[in-house]
Amino acid sequence: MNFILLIGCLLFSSASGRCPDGFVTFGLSCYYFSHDVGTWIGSQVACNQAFFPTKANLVEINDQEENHFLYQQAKATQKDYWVGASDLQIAGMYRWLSGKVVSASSSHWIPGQPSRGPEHCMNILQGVSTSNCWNDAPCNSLYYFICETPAN
Ligand SMILES: [Ca+2]
Repeated sequence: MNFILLIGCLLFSSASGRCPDGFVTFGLSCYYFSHDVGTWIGSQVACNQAFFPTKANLVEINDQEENHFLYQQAKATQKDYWVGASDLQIAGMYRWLSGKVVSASSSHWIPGQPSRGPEHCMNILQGVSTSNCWNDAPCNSLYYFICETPAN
């Protein structure tokens, strides 16, 4: 009897869950908001490995709605998070991990950011008043991080 209940639960959870445990659904993606901090590279490694066999990456922000969702989550958790863009390849040219260039027209930098210098990795800061929340920070700084993987 318990076995049958267990099977039923497994079937139900796999049929109803579009995102892995611990991930939040928004649009066509699943997001994981970390409870630990890491460097920018360490965070990407964690996104790749932590949820095996679910492979995720640091989040790529593709539109205003997605950015607003992430900003609201950061506000709610009162944490600053790494996201998946850097200018480590070419200083001054921010790219997402997919290689897509962060276009000036669809960016959400905090006024005055990116401040550059030794800062080459992008994070979102929750302590700002609008969803223009992007900042550049030293890649070895420790922040929480957001992983993204496609929803099933
Ligand atoms: Ca900065």
